Order: sequence, then C-alpha cells, then structure tokens
Amino acid sequence: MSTLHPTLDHVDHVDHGAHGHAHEQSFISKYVFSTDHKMIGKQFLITTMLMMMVGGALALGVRWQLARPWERMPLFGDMVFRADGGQISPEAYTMLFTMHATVMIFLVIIPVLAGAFGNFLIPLQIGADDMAFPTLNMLSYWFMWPAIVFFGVSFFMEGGGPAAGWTSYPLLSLLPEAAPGSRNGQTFWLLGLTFVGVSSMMGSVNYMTTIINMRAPGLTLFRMPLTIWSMFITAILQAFALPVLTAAGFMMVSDRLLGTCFFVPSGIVVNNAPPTVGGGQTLLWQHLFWFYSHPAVYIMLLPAMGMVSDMLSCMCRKPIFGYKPMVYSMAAIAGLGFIVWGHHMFISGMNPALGMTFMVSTIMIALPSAIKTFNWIGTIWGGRVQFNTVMLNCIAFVSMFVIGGLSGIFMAAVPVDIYIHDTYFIVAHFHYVIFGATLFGVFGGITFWFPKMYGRLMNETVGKIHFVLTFIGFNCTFYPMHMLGIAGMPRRYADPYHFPYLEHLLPLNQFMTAAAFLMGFAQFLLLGNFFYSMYFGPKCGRNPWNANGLEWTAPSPPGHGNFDVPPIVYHGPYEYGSPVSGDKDYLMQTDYVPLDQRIALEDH
Ligand code: HEM
Ligand SMILES: [Cu+2]
Repeated sequence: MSTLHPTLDHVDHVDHGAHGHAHEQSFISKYVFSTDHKMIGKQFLITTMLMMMVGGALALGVRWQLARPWERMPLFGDMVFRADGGQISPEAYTMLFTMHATVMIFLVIIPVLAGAFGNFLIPLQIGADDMAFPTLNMLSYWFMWPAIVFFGVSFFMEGGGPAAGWTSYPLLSLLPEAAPGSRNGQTFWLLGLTFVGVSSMMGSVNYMTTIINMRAPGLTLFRMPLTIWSMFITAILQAFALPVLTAAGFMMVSDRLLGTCFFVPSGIVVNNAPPTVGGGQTLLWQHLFWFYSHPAVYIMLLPAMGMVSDMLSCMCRKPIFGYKPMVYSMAAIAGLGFIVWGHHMFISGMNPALGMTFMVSTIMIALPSAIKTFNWIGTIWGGRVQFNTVMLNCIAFVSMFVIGGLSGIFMAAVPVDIYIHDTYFIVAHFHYVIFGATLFGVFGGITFWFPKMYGRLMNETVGKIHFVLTFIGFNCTFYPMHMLGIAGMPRRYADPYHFPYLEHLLPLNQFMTAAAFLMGFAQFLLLGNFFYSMYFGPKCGRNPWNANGLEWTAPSPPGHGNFDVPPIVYHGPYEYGSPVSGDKDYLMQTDYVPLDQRIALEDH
C-alpha cells in the first residue's frame, strides 16, 4: 500500500508575517502580546507542550513511589525532597498526584484543544481573517499565566502544595487540620482555577461569535468541517458549565478566607481538632464541581473527535462516513453530558431512584459515542489508507476511545461502581479516554497542521518512533490498572502495599512504572521533532496532504489576514475520491464545478 508523501513542490513565495498590507510590527506585538489568532494558537501549543512535560514529571514521581515505596528517588528526589532524605513523603505524594491532574487537565488538555487548535484552526477553516475579538483572544492566552504562576507558587506555601486532589473535595480542601497542603496552597489553587476559568470563558465567547458570524460566503452550517462543529459545541458547553465551577470556587475561597460555611457541616472532628461549626454541606461542592467537570470531560474530548474526523477522511481519501449523524452525535453527547454528573457520586449515599436516573442517562451516552465510532470505522473501511504518523495516531485515538468508552459503561452501572469506585479501574478509564484518545488525537493534529503553522513538515520517521514508543508505553502503563482496580487497589494511596491483600500487586506496579518512564522519555522525541522541524524541516507548499479544507488554500504559513482573496465555498470539506474532481482524488471547498458538469460526472 502506498503512503501519501506530502507534496514539496510548488512552494510559493510567502511573505511571512506581513501579507499584502505590510506594516512593521515590533517583536513584542508580533510574538508576545499578539492579537493574531495563529500566533496565539502557537503560544498555547508551545505552552501546553511544556506543561505536558511538567505534568509528566509529576506523574513519574507518583509512579516512582508506587514501584519503589519509601526509597530514595535518584536525581529528582535529591533535588526536591532533600529534607526527607530524597524519599517521597505521604504528604508529598498527595501533592504530586493532585498537581499532576491539575496541570494535565487545566494546563494541558483543555487549553491544547480549545486554546491551541481552536485558535489556529477556527478562522482558517471558516475562511475568516481572524477571530471576532482579537484582543479578547490575546487576553485569554495571557490569563493562563497567572494560573500557571498561582499553581506553581502554591508548592512553596507553608504546609506545601494543594493536597486535596484535582476534585478538591471538602473537608480535605477546607480544614488546615485535614491536610497540610490545605493552607494557602489550596487558596492559591482556587485562584489559579479561577484564572483558567476566565481564560476558557473568553475563548468560548470568541469562538461562538466567530463561528456564527464570520463564515466565508457559501460555508453553510452543514458544510463546516467537523473540527469547527466540535469547537462550536465545546464552546457552548464551556459557556453553560463553567460559571458553576467558578461560582463554587468563589464560595470555597470565601469559606477559607471570610469564614462562611457553604461546605462546612457542623460537628465534624478532623485529626483531633475541635468539632467544626458550620451548617453547610460537603456534598454541595461535589454537585457543583461535577456539574462542571462532567461536561468538562467532553470539553477534553469533542474537539479531538472533530479533528480526528478531518484527518481520518483525508488519510483514507474517502468522505467521512455519516457527516450529519456525526454532528448530531456530538450535540447529543454534549446535551446528555449535562444530566449525568451524579455518576461520580454513586457512593455518596444518594437516593437509589436518583442513582438509577444517573445510571440510565450515563449509559445512554454510549449510543452517540458508538455512532461516532462506527462512522470512523466506516470511513476507514475500503479507503486508500495512508499509514503515516497522522493516520497511526488517529487509529490509536479510535481504538483507545473504544476501550475507555467500554470501561465507562461498566462504571456507569451502580452495582459495579459501588465496588470499583475510587479504585485504579477509574484511573484506567479516564486515562484511556483523555490520554489514549484525546492526546493521540492531538499528536496526530500537531503532525497534520504543523505544515500550516510553520510552512515545514515534521520528520516522519521520528514521528513514527514517537508513536510506537508512546503507544506501547501507554498500554503497558494503563491497561494493567483495570486489573489493579478489580483486585481492589484504591487510588490516591501512598503505600497500598501496607495492606497485605495488595502486596502481590507490587511487581505489576513496577512493570507499569518502567513503561511509564519509557513513555515519558519518548515525549522528548516529539518536542525535538517539533522544534527541529520548525527551523530545519523540509519546506512545503500550501496543501501538502492534498486536503480539501479552506485552511489549505492559504499560504503556509498564512500571513496576517490569512487568505490572498477571501475564499468562496462551493461544497463540504470531505469530497475525497469523488468522480467530480476529475483526475485528482480531492476537491477543495473553493473548487467550483458547474452543476451540469457535476451531474454528468456523477452519473458516469
Ligand atoms: C461512554 C462514555 C463514558 C461513560 C459512560 C463514562 C462514565 C464514567 C463514570 C461512571 C465515572 C465515575 C466513576 C467513579 O468515580 O466511580 C467516570 C469517571 C471519569 N471519566 Fe468517564 N465516562 C465516559 C467518557 C469519558 C470521557 C470521554 C472522558 C474524558 C475525555 C472521561 C473522563 C473521566 C474522568 C476524568 C473521570 C474520573 C474523575 C475523577 O474521579 O477524578 N470519561 N466516567
Ligand atoms: Cu462523568
């Protein structure tokens, strides 16, 4: 089977930066406080890639402890945990997994999808010259930085970093007696959360407005690429879910600083401190938190679903199978996503009738998810599959999503979840969806759109090695977690082997840790490939993948204002292998085919 080699010819003379209306921009306004959506997208991308390394290092700390409990950690341990003789203390372990999840969710996955790809692709794929509100767009990037700083400095507070998990459940997150990190570290965590929230909200408003108002002539809603649909639906999700979390965060800050008691009940004794005086409810936080954070898991997935649909169709040289069902399924997933949050709280003592409702609505999400999966398989089926880095990552996306989706259905069943809740089974599930699906989709997306970002190609061989190592490392790290969970190993324990019934799990955990380190180091290949190719990759033309979307009609990289002439759209983005396109196997959205010719060719 032949593999699509990106075309290197017809490199057009691109006047970088100043296209058409040339005006000099200072370094600061071009690279730092830029209002150009492409630069903001790249800023998000590079920031999130670096944050991924930070989050990864924290995870390796967690894995070290699970493989070699209470042993001195070489290098890292000596630097960070010198006071404890280089070993990770139970408190430090708690901070490590709290901040690992916080960084990965709030500083990597959410901003890489909406922030990096949303910014870069939305105007280009709808034929606009920029976002509707460029300054707001710039602010949405720069509001990430206070969050990064707050999360960062929280480690240096008295008592150490936040240690209540990324879910920040009270009382752990409220009472200084409950966890050492529940002092100022936790307050800083909440402030950081507010800033990422504001950043996301600014993006969301901008994306909705841009997609509704700024589409090129002819780009009707059902001619939009699925990436745009997914970004649009995600933006709506953000707009409705996020205020709840932001409000809850403020309530918690006020509980901590102003003496309110929204989440503090009366008469609880924690670590021999005097009983709490409150009148609030800890469960209230869980409801508010999950009312945002369940929809948020789709914020972490839907954009990747859209991007993978675009890439799969191009790499299989076939129209996407079932375009409209794909759109409706995404809408259904988003809609159902709002009424299922209680599945995180099955063991909180809720009324069984309510548990049943949450169970049924959760299991219903499997339906649109399955429609999407079958449609991806339908797209691959019979296609001229190009096994390049992009396609390999997309296949990983689909297959890992199937595994993660299936374990989701297990957990959604109340009787099963009562047993596996808060075990490693949960950790397996969400890593399969967030890492296995989304992150592989992102790796594919980076490779696919890199030529548009920098006018150069990334290295295929390094890309493939990175893929294989990550794929093997990923499955060896996370698949056994299903087994650990069924065996009853709880999550968030610094020393599970303390319990005799878990002792036999140590060797398996050591294997997983080895795989995790392999996977961690493999990410340097991605970074190396990315930064090397930025300067030394082979130059490419406007449309290296012979793709159909509007972004491929613009120069690589597009100058200020994106397009030479404002594009006009004549059909959808998935016309691959159509008889209408003549001797090419693709038909760009801007290629006009007169109706009589189209009818004649299609009847052919
Ligand atoms: C078929 C679709 C899905 C179903 C039926 C499902 C079901 C569930 C259930 C029932 C839980 C709670 C388990 C427990 O705590 O005992 C859960 C947890 C979780 N799910 Fe899913 N899920 C699905 C898809 C996803 C997706 C697409 C993502 C992310 C992209 C995701 C991310 C998470 C996360 C992060 C948690 C754990 C939260 C925590 O406790 O820290 N899930 N899922
Ligand atoms: Cu959920």
